[in-house]
Amino acid sequence: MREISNIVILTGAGISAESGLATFRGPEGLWEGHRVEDVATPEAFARDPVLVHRFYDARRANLKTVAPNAAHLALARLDAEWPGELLIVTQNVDDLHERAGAKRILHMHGELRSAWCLACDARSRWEEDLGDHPPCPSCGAAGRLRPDIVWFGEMPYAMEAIDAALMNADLFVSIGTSGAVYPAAGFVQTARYRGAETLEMNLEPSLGSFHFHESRTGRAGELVPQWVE
Ligand code: BV8
Repeated sequence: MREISNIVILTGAGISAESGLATFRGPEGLWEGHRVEDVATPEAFARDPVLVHRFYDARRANLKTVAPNAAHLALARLDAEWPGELLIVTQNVDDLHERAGAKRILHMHGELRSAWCLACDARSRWEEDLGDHPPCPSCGAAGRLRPDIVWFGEMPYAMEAIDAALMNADLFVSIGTSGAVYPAAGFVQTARYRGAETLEMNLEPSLGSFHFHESRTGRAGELVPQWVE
């Protein structure tokens, strides 16, 4: 067994499910309410920015009603205490890892609480609804803000940093993700190819579970604290 020093943890919507945030592909999943094409693509935003803003405003408002769960808190504890390298790569756009106290986080698909100005390219923190045509806090241009979210067909954030961490990982842990979307779904293969141990924690094995040396099925709120202990 390789000495574990550097850990990469990939989280998906399943880690926030027990906090009350809908997953994408569950029975009442997010995509159920809206067709993906309608809200999570640049074309959708160009076609109907008000609909897309309303979709993200609703999810941002919902953030105020939820709290980190035992899985987020356990990862934050691990982050604080782990002496080696540790990186939480989250596909989630919620802020529950931060609110649990984790520090070493990368939001590869952006964040609900960030907006991106298409006039001046600045990113800014947004707590309240973006509304239909909000002005940019940096340049003042009205109606030029978009959610700072990585949509389908857009390049995820921090891919170089993520690849570097995967190349250096001794352990890759995937928590609460279906493995349906790339490039995130390919991280386990990269880690395994580099000789890392790979562990999955999910309600049921993901699409790529054959790449994991170990799969633990159950709720993240139970499995993650047990694993961290
Ligand atoms: C890109 C933000 C190229 C939006 C999201 C091959 C290689 C590269 C790309 C592609 C490829 N093939 C196809 C593509 C294109 C596409 C893609 O992968 N399509 C899929 C549908 C096939 N990928 C992209 O477009 C990506 N970009 O490739 O760019 C490029 C290159 C150069 C230059 C320019 C461009 C970008 C994709 C990002 C899209 N944005 N999110 C938003 O949040 O509104 S995706 C979204 O779905 C999530 O972020 C996440 O990534 C993804 C999957 O969601 P999950 O988190 O896994 O959630 P899901 O509901 O699916 O599953 C929940 C899981 O939790 C389940 O397994 C369940 O069992 C488990 N669970 C539930 N409850 C619990 C639990 N587990 C434990 N405990 C519980 N209590």
